[in-house]
Amino acid sequence: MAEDACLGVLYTFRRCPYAIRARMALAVAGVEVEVREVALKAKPDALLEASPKGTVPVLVLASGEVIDESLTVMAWALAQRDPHAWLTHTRLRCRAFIEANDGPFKSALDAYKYPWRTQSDPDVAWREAQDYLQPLEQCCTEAPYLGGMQPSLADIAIFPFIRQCAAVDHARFAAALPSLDAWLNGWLEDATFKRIMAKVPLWTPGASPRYWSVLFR
Ligand SMILES: N[C@@H](CCC(=O)N[C@@H](CS)C(=O)NCC(=O)O)C(=O)O
Repeated sequence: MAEDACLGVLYTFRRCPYAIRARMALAVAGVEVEVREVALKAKPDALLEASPKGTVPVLVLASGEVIDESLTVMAWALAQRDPHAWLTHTRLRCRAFIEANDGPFKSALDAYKYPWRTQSDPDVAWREAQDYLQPLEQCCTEAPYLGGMQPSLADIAIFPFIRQCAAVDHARFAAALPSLDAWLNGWLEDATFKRIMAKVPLWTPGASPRYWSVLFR
């Protein structure tokens, strides 16, 4: 039964790139969790009690341990089971890509996506983003994945953010970064990605648990 196999509770937000990468790893690992979809504008108390910083994803394990960083959720999930050896294929260069993604690229991406919020020039942000995107384009020209012939943690951790970047102006993205665009399309067509993007009703306290294996069959 799903309930017996449940290893914890996952607070998530469907479109959040950090939550997408965590759900990808949990899905591939085949870990059973209770899924709680939350609204970022009205975070439930249970989420804030577990992790006062108020970001998603948050994984609360049955032991009470709280994991509130997406990369740590991925590492935890893949330590349970890593059927495609994503961890083994994660070379040093892949780690550097993830770091740049979560650092300077995320800032440029926010400025590009929300110029009115950040009072930035989207063209300047787009040019800044190229420092990160062009090396990725080069990788995808040379091999199917960021780390070479096999997918690794980097592909999974990064594609949700590239998805957001491409969505701003897809024609511009595809013209400047054709190989990265093909790589992205591969991930958007991935069966696991499609599963973890299934729409889940918002969680409310007291609602019956929605188990991963039932929601994302
Ligand atoms: N470093 C965190 C970042 C997570 C994060 O910033 N998630 C965003 C959603 S995409 C969030 O929860 N923001 C809080 C808010 O919008 O109130 C992680 O890797 O898990």
